[in-house]
Amino acid sequence: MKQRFTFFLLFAGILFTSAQKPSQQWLDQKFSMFIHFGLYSAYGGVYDGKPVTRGYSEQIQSFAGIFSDWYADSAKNFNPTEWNADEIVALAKEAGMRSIVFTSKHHDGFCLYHSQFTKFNIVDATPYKRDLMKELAEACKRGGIDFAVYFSLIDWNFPQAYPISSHNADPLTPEHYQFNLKQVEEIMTSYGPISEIWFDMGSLTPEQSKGLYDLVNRLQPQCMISGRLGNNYVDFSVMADNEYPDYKMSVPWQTAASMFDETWGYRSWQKRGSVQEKVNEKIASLVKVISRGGNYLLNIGPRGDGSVVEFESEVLKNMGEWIHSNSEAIYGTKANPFPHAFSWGDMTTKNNNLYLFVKNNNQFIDLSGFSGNIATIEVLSSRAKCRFNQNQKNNSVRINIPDNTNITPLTVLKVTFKDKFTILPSEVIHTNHLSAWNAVPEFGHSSLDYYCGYKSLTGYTWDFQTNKKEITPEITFTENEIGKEIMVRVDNEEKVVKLNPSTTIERVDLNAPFDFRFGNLYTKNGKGVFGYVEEENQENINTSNWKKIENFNYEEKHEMELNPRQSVLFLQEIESTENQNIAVEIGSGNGVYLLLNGKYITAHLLPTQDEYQKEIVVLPLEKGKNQLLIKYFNHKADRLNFSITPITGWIHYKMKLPAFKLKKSATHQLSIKESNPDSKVSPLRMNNVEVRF
Ligand code: H79
Repeated sequence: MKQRFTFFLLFAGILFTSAQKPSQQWLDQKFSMFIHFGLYSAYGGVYDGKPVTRGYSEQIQSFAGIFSDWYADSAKNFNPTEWNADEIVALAKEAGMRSIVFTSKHHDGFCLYHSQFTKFNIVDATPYKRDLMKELAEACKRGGIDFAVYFSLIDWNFPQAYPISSHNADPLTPEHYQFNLKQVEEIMTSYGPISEIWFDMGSLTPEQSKGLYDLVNRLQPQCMISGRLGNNYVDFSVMADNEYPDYKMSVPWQTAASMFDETWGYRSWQKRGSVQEKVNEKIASLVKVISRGGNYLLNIGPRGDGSVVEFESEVLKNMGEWIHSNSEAIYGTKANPFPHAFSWGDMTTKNNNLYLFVKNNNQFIDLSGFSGNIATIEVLSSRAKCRFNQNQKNNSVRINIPDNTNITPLTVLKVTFKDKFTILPSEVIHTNHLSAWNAVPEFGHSSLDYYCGYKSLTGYTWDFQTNKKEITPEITFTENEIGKEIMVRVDNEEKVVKLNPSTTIERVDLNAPFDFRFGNLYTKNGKGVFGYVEEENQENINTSNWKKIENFNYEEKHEMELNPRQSVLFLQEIESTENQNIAVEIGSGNGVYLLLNGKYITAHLLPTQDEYQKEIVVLPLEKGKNQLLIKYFNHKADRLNFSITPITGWIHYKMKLPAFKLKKSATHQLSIKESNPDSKVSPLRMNNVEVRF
């Protein structure tokens, strides 16, 4: 019944005051409208009378190879007279959306607002001559929803920008960067309060990301900044296009989705299919996102004349019907408070209630792992009561879903407790031995640029039981972690500790008690987005379409050609006669992502390119066959240096932590994270940590 997913409390301990980001209002948006509208909308995915099937339609200039002067000429005919800002705001509201993110400028460089810094804008270059973005900002204000902007960090029209490339992740020249600063400044000062700025693409230097981040913060301190600004400058993380994480995150985040994965801008020849099927798909996505604490940004791509495609408005209106009759389960809620997902559907919570979004093939569902007294359970939209049977001893309940209550696409049940309820930890540790493998990890989403986006592990938490009133834990680490400053929290007390090498040193030799053997080594090419590892959570990876490597030299550093934004995977089979820890030394270039038997060990991507580094990775092998998966990724380098070396021993550093008083309760909590990370999404990199008390 339970599908494991890992995580922990969202934004634990952060107080949201008005001066701080994210505002409660931003977190409560839940569902927002993305609009891709620009010169490309007038092409509608067609060039020279033929459909352009490669690439997204908003990038038709690039994918159809349209000369800059010809493309720019199309502005002379751009006249979106059917655009009606108030109607679009009304549509967004009818759909249940609480903000609109509008393309102020896409990669083509054409501005949908009156820019002073280029004539290539809707006022100066088109017969329309109106500041369409300003009208939309004002309509949002009138309609009482938030206004936000998308801003492309690349610009195919700016003379000192890089040429049009396939990947859209080129660096910014100093001139182009200055131009972006000026444009962002005018947007931030002339269009009223902007709820978020959705920077997209390019590959900036850390200084450039910081410059833009500081500028927005100075002009509009409330404005949330998308992680696609790069270099881990991030107020909210953005998944890759149309990507849905199956884990919860400890940072504000968003999934941006298009109606059809193939395009964001209008595509006249799109096969659209059934409205109801699309509604079902997008409601399922919305629920998946909000149950993991995120914001769902769903796109429309109006036609070049400004009219909204009927299919898209129908989908939104139909979604809105379901959303409005279940709004209590959506707005103002928090993520699923359980430490795992469920096979029957998803969940949110608010006050003394749980909201269950149940797929319609369930007659009853079982829920366990909580304590508290359930008062009522009802179908949210009809208030029809559900019969239920709570078993206090097992901390569980069986809920019967009344016949004929199927609501398309998901039935929402409201579980109301008499008073407070508690979610029990997924695993309470009864020994005094904590390690990365019995911890609940906390994740962020790191992004140096679009292709470097990945799930970064930022902290570990353990729930444990002990009769002690005070503990003085001892922490064990390897040389990788020396010098790190960590924040240790036990119950509610926090202390900063520097991991110090002049502590007890112990050599762990692997004249192993039990036999193990490195078996076959396989390889294949990986996906071009670093964080995209299809094999994650696959306990048994099928190696039939992998290439077997003969006579690999495990002692040596290897070098291979690997272009920027490319990756290569290795899969090492390891047989063990018993459950036991062994270690391997992994040498990597700038990005490495490691899984053992499908489970995440660590992932990190060095901001500096081309570096070779080695790290010790302790592997808790299971008896029998194990699979170590290694993904190497190049950010900007064009060669990869790597090594995979089993080691016979490693050094443990042991250090006493300060004493912590335990509060009076049956279970306790210990957590670690970096005390002063560069960014809230920077990886902790302490996968070998152990704590004993
Ligand atoms: O505005 C939308 C896209 O145009 C923009 N981001 C969203 C919100 C975006 N620009 N570049 N990218 C996203 C990443 C580019 C991915 C690509 Fe491909 C992979 C370009 C070529 C290969 C996907 C598949 C797009 C075209 C083919």
